[in-house]
Amino acid sequence: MVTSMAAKQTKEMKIEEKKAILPPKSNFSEWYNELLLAGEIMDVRYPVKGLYVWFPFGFEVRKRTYAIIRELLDKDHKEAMFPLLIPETEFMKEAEHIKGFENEVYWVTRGGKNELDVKLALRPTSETAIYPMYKVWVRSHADLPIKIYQIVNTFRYETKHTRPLIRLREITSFKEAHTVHATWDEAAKQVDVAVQIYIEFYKRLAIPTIVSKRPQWDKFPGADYTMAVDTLMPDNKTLQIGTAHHLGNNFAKTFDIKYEGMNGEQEYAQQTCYGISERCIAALVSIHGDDRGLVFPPEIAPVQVVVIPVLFGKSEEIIKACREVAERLKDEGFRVALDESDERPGAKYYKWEMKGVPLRVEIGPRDLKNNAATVVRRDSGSKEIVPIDKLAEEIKKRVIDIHKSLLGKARKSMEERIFDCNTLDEVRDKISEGIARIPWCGEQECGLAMEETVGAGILGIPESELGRGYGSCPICKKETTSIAIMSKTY
Ligand code: P5A
Ligand code: ZN
Repeated sequence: MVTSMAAKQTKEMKIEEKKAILPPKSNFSEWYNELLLAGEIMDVRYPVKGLYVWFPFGFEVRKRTYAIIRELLDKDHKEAMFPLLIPETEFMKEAEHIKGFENEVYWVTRGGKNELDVKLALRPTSETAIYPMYKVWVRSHADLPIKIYQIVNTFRYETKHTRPLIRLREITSFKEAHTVHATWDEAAKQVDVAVQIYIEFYKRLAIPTIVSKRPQWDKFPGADYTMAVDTLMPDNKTLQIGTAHHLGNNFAKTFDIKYEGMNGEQEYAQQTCYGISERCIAALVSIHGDDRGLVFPPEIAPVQVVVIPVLFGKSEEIIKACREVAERLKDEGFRVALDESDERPGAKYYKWEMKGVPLRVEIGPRDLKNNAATVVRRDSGSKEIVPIDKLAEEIKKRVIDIHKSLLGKARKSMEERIFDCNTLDEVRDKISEGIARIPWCGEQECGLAMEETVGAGILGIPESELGRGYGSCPICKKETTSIAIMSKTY
């Protein structure tokens, strides 16, 4: 009896241990999956492929992340909400759009026992749900511009390998904006604004980005052109973490969105749309996390500071000091946890490190004697002794510094993995280590041949100096000043 209980306890301990220990981050795919579970971000055990469950902790991370995008958009967008179901008759209006999405659409064909007269699509994206309403809402140039966004779930029957937060069949956190303008140029400006908003958003998450114009064969179905925001993941593949599309008047024509211009003529409107999904959180946890677990920028972290009494025997004094410190920090506006549980300090460190808490404040007997606390940073592991009366002030400084160093480190890591190449052989050599830059004349035929030869995609010609250079196109040998970036992609 006693033996079996002991055995049971050992077994339970093993499970506990197993749950706590992550594979090394160098083993990215396994590390990622374990991290989502151990860090309580997503539960992947839901019994439908491509659908996952947000743990409450993960949902809090989501809430704080989406608060930032809301804050940025709310300056000159309005939030609204459109239906999930789209009648087939609307969905089938824009030819390119249908071609792009028909293999990914889930259809609702029955209501109870009745076959529906008109099938209903679960939105894979909401152009065809929103634009019939824009037709009604847009009357004159005075109604323009319209800038609306919604944060909703969308459904895509993805056939590529599904992965939590990265490739979902139910995208739970699709932020899509849809704008309407009088002129093509104005819409083009809005695409630039959208890209700037995303760059700013990702800076707040300490995630470096590369913006490029997608090649024509890779643009959004129904768009004039597509701008994309990518980041480089730890396994050297790029992840598309946002896109902004100039829709021209393609949808306006099919949905009959017209306004009366100054001169009384009816004109088709010009439109844009741009979106991000919970891929932003995939990038967040992947780029900053380490072998010990999650690492969050302080703005996102559900708990920003954990206070841990370091006790040898019982010490009412230390507990009291910790409570006071926790209260003080709360009053200063930090999100604080005080861990008074009976676990050993080491076990507590471990637990809060896994959760990505940016700062740990330890108070032990020696700290107490010196009226000080030990402050440990999650991102660097650095330990410093800080006088208790300076604690709030010092933590404020570190909160700013942690964000800066996370962004700096992530930028450096991405920059170190961008390689200048002159030949496709070089690209093939380097592509498993990151992003390759290579001259490209811009012709579709050459681009497709390059992709075929290397076995990796052209992301596009980047906006920045990354897209400028000099050399000859590896296929047609024409001299060119434009540089394409290529990578393995998710
Ligand atoms: C823009 C918003 C659109 O759907 N319509 C409204 C436009 N663009 S998009 O590129 O197809 O999608 C926008 C972003 O959503 C992410 N994404 C996904 N995330 C998780 N799982 C998926 N299956 C998935 N599909 C797209 C990408 O970041 C994409 O850029
Ligand atoms: Zn060429």
